[in-house]
Amino acid sequence: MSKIVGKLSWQNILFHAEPHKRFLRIWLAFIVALSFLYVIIPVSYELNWLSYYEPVKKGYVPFIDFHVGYPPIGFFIYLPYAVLSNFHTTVFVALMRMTNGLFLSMSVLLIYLIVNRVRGQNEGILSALVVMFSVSTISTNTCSSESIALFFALLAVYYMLSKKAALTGLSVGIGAMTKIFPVLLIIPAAKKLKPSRDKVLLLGSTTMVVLFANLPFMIGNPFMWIGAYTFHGARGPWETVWALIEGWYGHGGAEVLHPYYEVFIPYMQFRGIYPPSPSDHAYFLWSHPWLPTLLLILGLGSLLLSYFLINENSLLEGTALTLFSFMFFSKGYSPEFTVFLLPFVAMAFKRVRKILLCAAFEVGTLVQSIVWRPGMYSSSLLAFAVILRTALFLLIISLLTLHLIRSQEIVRRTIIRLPKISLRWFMDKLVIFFILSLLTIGISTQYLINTYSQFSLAVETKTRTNGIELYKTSTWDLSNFVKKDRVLLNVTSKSPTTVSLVRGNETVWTNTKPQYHTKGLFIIDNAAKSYSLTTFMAYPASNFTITDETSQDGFGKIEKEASALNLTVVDLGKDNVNSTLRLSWPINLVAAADFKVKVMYLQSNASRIILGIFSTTDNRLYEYEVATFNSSSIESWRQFEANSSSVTLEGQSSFNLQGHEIGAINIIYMVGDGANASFSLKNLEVQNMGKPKALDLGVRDTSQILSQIYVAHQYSLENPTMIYASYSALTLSSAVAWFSLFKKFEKETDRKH
Ligand SMILES: [Ca+2]
Repeated sequence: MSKIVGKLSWQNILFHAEPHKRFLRIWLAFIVALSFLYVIIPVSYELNWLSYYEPVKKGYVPFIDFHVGYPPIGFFIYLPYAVLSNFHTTVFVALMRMTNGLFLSMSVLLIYLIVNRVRGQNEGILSALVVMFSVSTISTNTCSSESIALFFALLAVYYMLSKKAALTGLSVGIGAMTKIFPVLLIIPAAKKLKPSRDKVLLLGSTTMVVLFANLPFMIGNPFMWIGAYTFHGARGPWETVWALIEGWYGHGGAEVLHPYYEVFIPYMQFRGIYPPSPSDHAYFLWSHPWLPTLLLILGLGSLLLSYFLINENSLLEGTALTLFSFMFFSKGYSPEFTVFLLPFVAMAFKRVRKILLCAAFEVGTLVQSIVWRPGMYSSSLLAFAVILRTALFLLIISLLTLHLIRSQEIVRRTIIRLPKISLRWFMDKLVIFFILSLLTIGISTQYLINTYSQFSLAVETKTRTNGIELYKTSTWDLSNFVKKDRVLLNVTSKSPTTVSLVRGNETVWTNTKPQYHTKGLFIIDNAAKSYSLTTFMAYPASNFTITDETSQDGFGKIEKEASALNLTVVDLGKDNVNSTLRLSWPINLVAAADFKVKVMYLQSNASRIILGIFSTTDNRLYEYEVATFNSSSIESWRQFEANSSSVTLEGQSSFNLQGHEIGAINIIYMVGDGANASFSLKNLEVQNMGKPKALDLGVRDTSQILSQIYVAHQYSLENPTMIYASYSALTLSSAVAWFSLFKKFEKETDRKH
């Protein structure tokens, strides 16, 4: 038996399957079940990936024109699927699931191979089974790239066991460029691979993979490329005890919380125009500013501790300790991280402990994911899930540390032997090569840093304040743009305004509806043309807010005539959707028993009028129908009253409102698709505790507008020859440095034997 285990290899699995028959049967059943599940599980966050690739569709190059929070391999892995399927959802999802399913199955095989080798077949099968039965792994693996990072991390462990330094280094490098975490495996690998030449080979192959994966983007746009990494530094904490300390009870999906356009502006420039805030997770303002630094120091300290604790006979325990103690101090934890971490628990522990710890980890992860299911969110449930998982991490770390301290006594300590450094050692041509290549690395790095620091990352700011008139357009000529300039617009007005960026006579960017506050990004693609910013005052300024919901299929008009406020909506009838105008008066009172709202109105043509009372107590809008689509023109003033005996559109009694804090009174005016109707409003009045209060119907036909424009110039190669030469020198000398160091150590090892 031991002979078979000893000879275990890929060839053995494929051609001499006999001893592994038991596992192979289970594994094939798993693949069949997984394929079936991946056909029936509904599509969810896979579509996030399609949105990451959206800029590529418009011709923008990843890491050069925009950045995302994944390292190059991790980002590019599904990109061919998006392009080949022409962004077709079903085809893309099918291809993505096939890939993730394949990597998960291969990971399960590797788990078996690794544990089988260290602890025998029964443990191997049990570890693989634990992962195969992880519901959270199977479900989140449909839409996250975690299993690809896992596969390369496991491959690295597999090669560590065979003491194959270069292959371990390559696997760690590829894994790290998929999802960063696998880079942590350098710690157990450096301890496991004893000879100095193996350590050099390991570090050398990892760094060369990382360098080559990043090189094209570093050359193309170093400022944009680095954003893919520095962006994680700017993020807030999520779903960890550290997040609870910071008071953040949200998730870590920064991509849905932060302004989308920022991906087009290098982080260093964006920082200058977008201040961090406690409500923006992507640019988070910490209430304990020292916390992220402390966590980083503790995380790095834990790596050092793991390095000292790992020993020859406990690679699996040591690897798990490295990962879990570092993750314990991670500021964030998303449920999908379990796909990567659970297998390491399954491999590090034995028998019952393995099953119990994995089951607890699975339950913790499931509770944490349930929080984000529609309608399931509760901050106390989230805190419970986070504390449960943290306690489990502490238990895992303690058990592993205890085990490693105990086994330390049995295993002979390894003493790190430094080579005897003498003049003769230095006279070796390999050492000279090494020193020369270090010098070349230093010189070329210095040249690159000098060149980059000359590039101005300042963001030009242009500001204009001007008066505008109702239904008039105001134009601001902008000039001196350079190709690829990122132009960020920030327009604030006291009335809903249509904002457009015009190139020549062509509108190249516009807000989708008139707004009080418009933000947007435009990338200059033709610097030769003249650009201008136009603002059109679509509605008057007022003490109530106006929301236009004509969806670019029509327009509304609001005008004051004597004591009445006239609303007109013209729907062009192109989208089969009704048009709505919403008016909202902010108020602040607690509804008493006599609370009522009165409206006097006229109506021409069929349209629907709704009176809304917004309660801040339960965050609900209580709606009452004033006029229905069936009501024909009403030519004499009518009065509608919502009081405690009225019934809402949902059939609720207004009586329920008593004691509620009322935040706003709304009038919602709806016009059918293709219709043209108007409505007059007079004497909109709120009564509470015997006191009547008329709401302000006044409007002003002039307003002021504040336009801010930020121009972030982009990096472009001015002297490409020298840049290319520097990068070539840097890459080549890195390779030579690692190679000569390896050869030198190899020579010394040979001499010793
Ligand atoms: Ca319409």
